[in-house]
Amino acid sequence: MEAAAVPQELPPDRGAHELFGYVGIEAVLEQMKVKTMKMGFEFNIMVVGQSGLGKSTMVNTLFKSKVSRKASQPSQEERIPKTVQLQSVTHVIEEKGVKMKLTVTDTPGFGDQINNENCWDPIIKYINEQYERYLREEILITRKRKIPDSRVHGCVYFIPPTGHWLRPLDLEFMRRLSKIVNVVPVIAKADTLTLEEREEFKQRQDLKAHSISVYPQEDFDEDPDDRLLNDRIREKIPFAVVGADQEHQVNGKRVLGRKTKWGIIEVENPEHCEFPMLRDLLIRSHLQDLKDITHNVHYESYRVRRLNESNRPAPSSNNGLPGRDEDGEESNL
Ligand SMILES: Nc1nc2c(ncn2[C@@H]2O[C@H](COP(=O)(O)OP(=O)(O)OP(=O)(O)O)[C@@H](O)[C@H]2O)c(=O)[nH]1
Ligand SMILES: [Mg+2]
Repeated sequence: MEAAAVPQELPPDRGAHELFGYVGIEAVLEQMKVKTMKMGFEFNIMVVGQSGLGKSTMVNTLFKSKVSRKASQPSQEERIPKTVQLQSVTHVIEEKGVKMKLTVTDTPGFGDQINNENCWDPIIKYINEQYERYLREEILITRKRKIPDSRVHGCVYFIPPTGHWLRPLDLEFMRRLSKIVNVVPVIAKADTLTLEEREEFKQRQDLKAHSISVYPQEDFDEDPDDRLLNDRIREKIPFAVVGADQEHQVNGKRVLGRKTKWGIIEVENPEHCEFPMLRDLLIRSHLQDLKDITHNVHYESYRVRRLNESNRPAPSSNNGLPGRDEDGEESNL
């Protein structure tokens, strides 16, 4: 029997509906789920900021908190040394059959020098190197089925909890970073601020005034629902976070926190600080979006710049990679 053509006089969707009835295309969701579970996925975060703001502590907090309690070592009472070089920690986390390879890259703090000029260079160089690595795999004739992804999907920028304004150094650093990576600013050591000071910090419009577009960027909201959700997040940014890698006993439960004379500041308690919001944004609610924007926007613009320059030999010392200082501005920091 011949397949009936959709009658011309019916609106196309009604005609198709009558002809096929229920097709069940949502089965694709299950297929996608199974595929993701089998393949697993990679997610990479970086922490950046002035020296001593608690970046290394936050890396430990993240791994010792609910993200990967199992992966964490038993609490050690040793002090975290000053970070002197970029270093990455990776844990494979498995939940309900879904595997995530989470890598957090810790970076040395800056701001110790009298002259902080170009202190962003090693970090920007690292981010670009990961794009370059991906690009080199992607342009091969025989490509791997799954290209290893070490690109930085989210960069948590630590703002010092002092002063009434963001310092020019932080503004300049974030401005440069936000052009090549998703930047999530946080107020470091928020336990040192009063609640009013925290609020005041959030009311500042420094980032907007300096046209620094941090994550979630307004330009990339996909639809009104997205906008509504992201507007609520934007109101809360920068998150006021507290980091700790020691566990304490509170009401019979072990909690991660900072013990002070006045009590324990629990880092996973939303009443105490906004670390849970940061973790939820990165690991739960916006993980796929961070990956998508990295791939479709940041990596894409790197790729276009790089391939446009392909007549020139690939730079060997990566400081010359595209993306660095692309506007060629001099800084007077
Ligand atoms: N009050 C307070 N202290 C913190 C917090 N997070 C970390 N610290 C303390 O700050 C000090 C420096 O912490 P680190 O995690 O080493 O700081 P860092 O940013 O990695 O420092 P560099 O590696 O030098 O860049 C340590 O004594 C931490 O215990 C916080 O949220 N609140
Ligand atoms: Mg450190």
